Amino acid sequence: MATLDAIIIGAGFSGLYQLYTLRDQLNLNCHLFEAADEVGGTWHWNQYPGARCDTESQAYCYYFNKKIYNEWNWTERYPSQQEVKDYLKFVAKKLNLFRSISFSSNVKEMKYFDKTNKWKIQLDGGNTFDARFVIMATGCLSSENLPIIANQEKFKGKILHTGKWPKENIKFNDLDVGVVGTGSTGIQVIPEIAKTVKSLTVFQRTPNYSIPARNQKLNLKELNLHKNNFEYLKNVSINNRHGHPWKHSTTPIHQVGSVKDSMVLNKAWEHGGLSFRDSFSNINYDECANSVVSNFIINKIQETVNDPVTANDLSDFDYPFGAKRPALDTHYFETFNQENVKLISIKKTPIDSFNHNGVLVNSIHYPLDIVVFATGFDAITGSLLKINIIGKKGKNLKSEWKKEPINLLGLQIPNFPNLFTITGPGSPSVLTNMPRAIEQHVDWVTMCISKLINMKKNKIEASHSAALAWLDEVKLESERTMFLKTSNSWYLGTNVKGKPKGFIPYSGGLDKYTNICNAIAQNGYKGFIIS
Ligand code: N01
Repeated sequence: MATLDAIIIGAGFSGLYQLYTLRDQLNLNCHLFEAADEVGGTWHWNQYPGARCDTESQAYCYYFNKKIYNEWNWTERYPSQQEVKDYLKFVAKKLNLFRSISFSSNVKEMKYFDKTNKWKIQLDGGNTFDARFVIMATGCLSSENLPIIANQEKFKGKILHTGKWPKENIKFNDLDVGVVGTGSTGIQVIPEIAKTVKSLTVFQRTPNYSIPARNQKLNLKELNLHKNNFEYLKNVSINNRHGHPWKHSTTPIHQVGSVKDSMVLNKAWEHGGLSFRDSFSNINYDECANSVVSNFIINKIQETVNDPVTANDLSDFDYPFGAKRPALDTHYFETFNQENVKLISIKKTPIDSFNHNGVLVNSIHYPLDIVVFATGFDAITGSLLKINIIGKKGKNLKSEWKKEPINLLGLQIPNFPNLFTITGPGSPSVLTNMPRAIEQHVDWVTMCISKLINMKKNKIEASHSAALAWLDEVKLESERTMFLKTSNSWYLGTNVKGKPKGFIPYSGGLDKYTNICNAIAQNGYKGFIIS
């Protein structure tokens, strides 16, 4: 391979679009390396039963190309994991991207050389490639978090993690299965597994608020409505906080009176989906308003679940709605009314250990054939830190980020010139509909590289002081929200042992963030050092 202008790492939504813009819009010599054997990113690895996106399909796709938008026909309100993967394959084929992608190519190490202003990328197996620019499109939720539990090696059954689900068809029929974890993933996988198992034991450390998804097949009329309203959907999505194609309410919860409050909430509940969070303007900012919504959901759980002890365990929240990422579900709470399903709260007594045929909790043995860990991810920073990244003067990213993930706008890291992170820490990323945040980042990076080339400059790098000031801004924004009203969430990094604690994404909204990024670019990339 000839010397490259740019290397892109990861073939999910970010990497594919970045490859297209750099290769076909800027005419750069680019190549993309992907660890998996297919496109898809997180949607490749998370192929567990029930995996489905909780953003609606008309918005969980690219908006940069209207023709592609019109050619693809989604079949359901929320796309299944397989359908998202098929969609990404379709886009990659349409844009003729496959010829610039190497699959089964895991990047192990990358090092910057000041003298040549080049990055050297090394793959597992030793092959190396040089490029001036590197774009990390490694995903926010791509590094699985597998707890270490004593005597795991003694277990004779199968241990699976939802985030690295095997390709083979796993049969649960007539088996005793345990699921650990009740976040968005657990809430999706539990009802699916419960359909065929002999018994399902759910080990819950923290209950999760969940809203009905109300998934359904899309008919031609609905599909056409989305296509005919493309410009409107796009406009609404990029000009709001969360990147979804609806406007959030501007009415605070107590302004309309409690009967009306509950009417509005009931209507949003019946409609289903994440727009429930936006049914009032102050749910994420005002504790009193939030408690109305939290109590509304608690009542729904208690009405749904027959056994009062299970209902209480499922709704025993020690944090407000939205402090942790709420889930969308299809009959999650109803699943606990099945005779073959039981909930074990491990809040006070964690799983003690494995033995050859199950796990022990509080000296009670639970016999199991399969244990499914739906225990989430080392989010946002995990997939970057899995690679040994060495910047200027031998600076290692792991050491640089030991205390906090210092970066500017989630786009660049001081001492790591010409390295860009798509939806990196300190950007809205996981707080938004991801494709909108991704397109905004990719467009910004593409414009930045184009300007550098036109200005005949060699490199761009975040300044240390600007990066620290941005981290202050990220903290300030988070203090205005409910996100800090829990001591434990993957947003805070507390789910991973040894990870620095602090709210990672930017919570000021995608609209505000986009304006900040654009202003910085128009202002000669203030805060960045160009040389
Ligand atoms: O992971 P999570 P996830 N012992 O970290 C528990 C996106 N997503 O994969 O809360 C026992 O949220 C942990 O307990 P606790 C979405 O953004 C999207 O479910 O730490 N339990 C928690 O219950 C989502 O938010 C979609 O006390 C342990 C669970 O495991 C994000 O991915 C679908 C444990 C982990 O929940 C992550 O969701 C799925 C231990 N040692 C995911 N360690 C869609 O678009 C962890 N837990 C639909």
